[in-house]
Amino acid sequence: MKKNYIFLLTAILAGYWINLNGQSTPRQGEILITEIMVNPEAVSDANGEWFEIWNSSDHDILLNGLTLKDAGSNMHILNSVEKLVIHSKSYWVLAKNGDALTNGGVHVDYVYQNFTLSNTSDQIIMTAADASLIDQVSYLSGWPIVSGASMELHPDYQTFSGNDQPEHWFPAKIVFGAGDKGSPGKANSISSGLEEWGEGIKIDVYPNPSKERFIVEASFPDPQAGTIKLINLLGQSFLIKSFDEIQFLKEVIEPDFLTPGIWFLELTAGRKVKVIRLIIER
Ligand SMILES: [Ca+2]
Ligand SMILES: [Ca+2]
Ligand SMILES: [Ca+2]
Repeated sequence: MKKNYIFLLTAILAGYWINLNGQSTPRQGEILITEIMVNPEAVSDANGEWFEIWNSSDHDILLNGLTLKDAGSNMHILNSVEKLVIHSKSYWVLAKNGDALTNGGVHVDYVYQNFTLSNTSDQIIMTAADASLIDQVSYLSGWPIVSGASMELHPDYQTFSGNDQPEHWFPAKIVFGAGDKGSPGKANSISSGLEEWGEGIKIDVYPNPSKERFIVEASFPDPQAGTIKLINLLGQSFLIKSFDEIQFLKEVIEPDFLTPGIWFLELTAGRKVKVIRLIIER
């Protein structure tokens, strides 16, 4: 009997500890797979595969001990001397390679080993330390697998079973990092409602590469409000200009405050976006 009390007391104290720290281990559906880059193009697969998870719960979750595996022999257990805490309603990116300079420009929260993503069919299965299933996605032909673009889950289907259906996934539309499309660590581009400008917009950026200044000229089929941002390979963005209901745009950008190298100019107008690669020289 005494043993039982001690066990009960320990369990209660453990519960308090978890509550006091505001973190607990995941339960099914609390951590969801929301984006998968199976086939990068800007860098090799060995350097550029990653996937994104989202904490759907209203509390912080400890990921130490979470197992990643597929239906074959791939397996990795998340381990660290630090607490691996994913905050409520936050994204994490797990990748093969944590170096943003060589992985295609992805900010990575956790680097795994012995886990690869086939370009045709594969599984991401996440289980807790007690072997209970947290979430899984199993993709195969019929899924939107595109070279150089991640698969993004539509936000209406961010649930344990919602991400099991291929029709709930879409190829990413917005460029990040070194030129591939995706939204690692951010809300999926499908959810922002943004679409890439196709017909209708005329945009010119010159000279490119440039040492001193870029001139951006754009015209839209009808007046638009929007922004011009410069984004580096680490995903850091600098707002250059906001504009209101204009049909023609001419902007001189003097990027002397920016480090030389590869940058992206992101022109958002209305609900559409265009990304152009820039090279800043010195
Ligand atoms: Ca791959
Ligand atoms: Ca699932
Ligand atoms: Ca995303």
